[in-house]
Amino acid sequence: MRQGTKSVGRGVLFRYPDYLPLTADTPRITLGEGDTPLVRSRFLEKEIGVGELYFKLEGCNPTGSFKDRGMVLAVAKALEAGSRAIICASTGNTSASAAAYGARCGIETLVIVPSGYVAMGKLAQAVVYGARIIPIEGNFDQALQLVRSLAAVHPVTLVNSVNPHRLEGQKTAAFEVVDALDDAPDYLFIPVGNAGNISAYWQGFQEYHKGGQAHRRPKMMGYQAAGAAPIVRGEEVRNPQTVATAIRIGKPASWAKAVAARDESGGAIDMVTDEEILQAYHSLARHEGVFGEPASAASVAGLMKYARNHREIGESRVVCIITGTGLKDTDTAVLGAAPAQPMAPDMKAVERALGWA
Ligand code: AN7
Repeated sequence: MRQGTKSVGRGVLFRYPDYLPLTADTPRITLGEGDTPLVRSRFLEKEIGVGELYFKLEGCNPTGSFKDRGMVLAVAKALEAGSRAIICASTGNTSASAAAYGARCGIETLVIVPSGYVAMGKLAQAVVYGARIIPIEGNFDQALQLVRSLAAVHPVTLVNSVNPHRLEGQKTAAFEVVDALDDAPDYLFIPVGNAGNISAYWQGFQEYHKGGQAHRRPKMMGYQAAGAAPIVRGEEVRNPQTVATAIRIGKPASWAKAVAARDESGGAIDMVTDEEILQAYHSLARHEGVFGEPASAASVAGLMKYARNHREIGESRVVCIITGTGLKDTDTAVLGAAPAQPMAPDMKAVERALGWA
């Protein structure tokens, strides 16, 4: 029945081979991606008023985001096809993941990023894994247009989520949620940028439902940042802006797929302000011990917003996807935190500083 779950912890290609487009010639590569924790909420569940609330900690993947699930398959298929180089546009996490798997497999990785809008930890990853980095005076949407054009005429494999292997790999997160809960949840809250991940989860839930591993399918609840909410507004956003730089995207490649996931599941795609995102970000860290990046907090901010107007969620089982680790973006983390003045290494001075004397 629950086939493929025996080799837990060995990577996506080993755990779910029967659900992936693998052939005898597909190299079985891994950096230990997937099999991420699904942890029950201890605070926000009651605070928000949810029946059962879980967080899927995708920041626990090898490069710190969900991108690794799809990248491992995209790179395996690139190798199978004889490719010697991969290319992507990125707001940061895709480039970090591509660079890691590229390095692992000894192929060249090229990344095109919006200059000034990639969190430093993500850029550091691309640098240290040895990718060639091309910053552009432009946004993610322009970078994606560029890599699509380049990959069409040069011998390099495009590994953005327009590459269908990316979504195939990423759908395994939905399998893990069902495997952990013994069925699909009632609602799945997830941030939306280029809209690949919400599409991949929906694909995963549908496949497990058809195969009988899940008896139901969740309502897919996608959240964009208010300054980068093309799907909510129904039109391309030419100059997207948000503190959540990972989802600073104005023309999502998987727009139609995300709308289909929303409509087929009876879910919604809505937006949250930067203020709501940062409030959820701090709440998640301080009250749950979960340090997600700002884009990831959009899922929790979305749940908070939705629950205010939909009390039926008090009877429901809900999963929020925490798509990436907060450690990559320490600038946002320490924003507004006044640095403490160093003091003498003296017990009395420290006691005074703590208000204990
Ligand atoms: C932490 O890395 O688009 O809706 O270039 O890094 O599938 O795009 C990242 C997106 C959510 C949105 N959370 O997922 C990139 C990039 C985090 C992310 C998203 C991203 P999609």
